[in-house]
Amino acid sequence: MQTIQDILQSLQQTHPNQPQFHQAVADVYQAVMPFVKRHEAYQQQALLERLLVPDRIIEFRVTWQDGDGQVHVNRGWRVQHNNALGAYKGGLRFHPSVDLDTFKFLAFEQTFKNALTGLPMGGGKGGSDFDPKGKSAADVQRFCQAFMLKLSNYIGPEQDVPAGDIGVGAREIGYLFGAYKNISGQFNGVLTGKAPASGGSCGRTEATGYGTVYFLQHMLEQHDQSLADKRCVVSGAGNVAIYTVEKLLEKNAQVLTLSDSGGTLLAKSGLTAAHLATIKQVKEVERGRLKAVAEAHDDLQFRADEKPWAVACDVAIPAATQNEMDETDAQTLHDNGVQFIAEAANMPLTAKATDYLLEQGVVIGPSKAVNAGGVAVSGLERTQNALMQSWPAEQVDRKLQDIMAHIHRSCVIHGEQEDGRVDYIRGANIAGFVKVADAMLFQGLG
Ligand code: NDP
Ligand code: 2IT
Repeated sequence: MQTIQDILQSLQQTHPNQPQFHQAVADVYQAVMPFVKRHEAYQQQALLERLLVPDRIIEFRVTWQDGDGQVHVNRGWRVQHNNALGAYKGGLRFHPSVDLDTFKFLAFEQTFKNALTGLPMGGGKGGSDFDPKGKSAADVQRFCQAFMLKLSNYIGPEQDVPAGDIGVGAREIGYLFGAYKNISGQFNGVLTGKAPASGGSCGRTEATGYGTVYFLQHMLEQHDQSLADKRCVVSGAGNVAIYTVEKLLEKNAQVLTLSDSGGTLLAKSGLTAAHLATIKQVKEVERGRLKAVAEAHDDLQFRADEKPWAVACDVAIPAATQNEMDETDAQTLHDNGVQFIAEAANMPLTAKATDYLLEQGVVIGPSKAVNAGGVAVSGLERTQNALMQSWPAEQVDRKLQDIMAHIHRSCVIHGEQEDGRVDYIRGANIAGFVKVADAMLFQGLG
């Protein structure tokens, strides 16, 4: 059997410019390889080698014309990583920073995350270097139409089912769905995150944030603690951060921060429902900056260009983007007393930050478990589409709670240590791997 060093070295040679993909592979394989060593069945059929190579990568040019008649060229990708458990499933990200490395790491992670939900979904991810910031709704729509023209051949309800991610919310899913419908002449479940009036599921908008808090509650209970009055520091101010905060407030936790790429919003005595209403108005309706929220409330401060990690807390919830918490941030958080981290964003900690916090005994819930509520409700949306049904919000939320409890149990089964504490990173990686690997072994070399 190869060692992890062999695998990382060969990745370095074959794909030298993909550090985020390497980081995601190292995280999964460090957990999985000792397990595979003990279970010979998983040493068959080159499973570990096969999982390093996506099933298919689609890369394309998107040419679109803005409202002033100017022509723009963007790049688009869809990485279809693995469909052993079902059709490829995973979000689309529109952000100027993305490249193939971004989507390879995200698609790889998605395969194991989707496996953890217990729903029949493979893993994929895609998007574009298009920057929606500052663009008119009409220009965003024009871009979405041009993007879908290129992507539509490769997706379908039983082939690949995209959804939202950074820069792609309900508005963009609406434009993409409209474009797909025009191109294909079909109204079907090709995308999730649709508005309920267009075949979407109730509760999809809230699912990632709410699911994060449900998982965090289980983590705390497992370690004989509870969420009430815990000081929580949250980063990001997008879909995931906002609904994480909404649920934290409902559970009487104290939320001290949110952030966006302009800086950190600080609520010294904790955010209130009134603050959250302004945050939703500014971020969701006006598509403005967090700074404007601080200007609207005397008891809020804005710290320009600062991350939230210097604020003392019990629980930190990174909910913005990958590698947003480095080793220095981790040291500051630990010096200030952090005990739990719930990764709501995908891979928000650098490898060094993770290693440092684990050494200090901080409990880390990894993203593929913590934020799986979003794709889980996407899975429920697919079921509703296939059955031509629309379930009430309470029913969807009950199912989401059950799924998060199931994911937590799976992490405990594979991650519980002798002292009763849980290594959630090991637990989530092994539990996800076993599901995918069993399906791959069953299907042979297909
Ligand atoms: P949004 O686009 O709604 O919000 C992203 C937030 O993060 C914004 O506040 C944005 O600030 C900030 N941000 C993004 N990129 C950067 C960056 N490079 N540097 C600093 N700040 C940044 O995205 P989501 O809330 O949907 O996604 C957040 C995270 O959660 C991502 O990691 C995503 O992959 C993950 N996730 C999302 C799911 C979903 O259902 N949407 C499901 C599971 C995971 P600004 O507005 O200033 O750019
Ligand atoms: O990272 C993720 O899990 C998502 N962006 C959601 C994917 C989905 O298909 O709902």
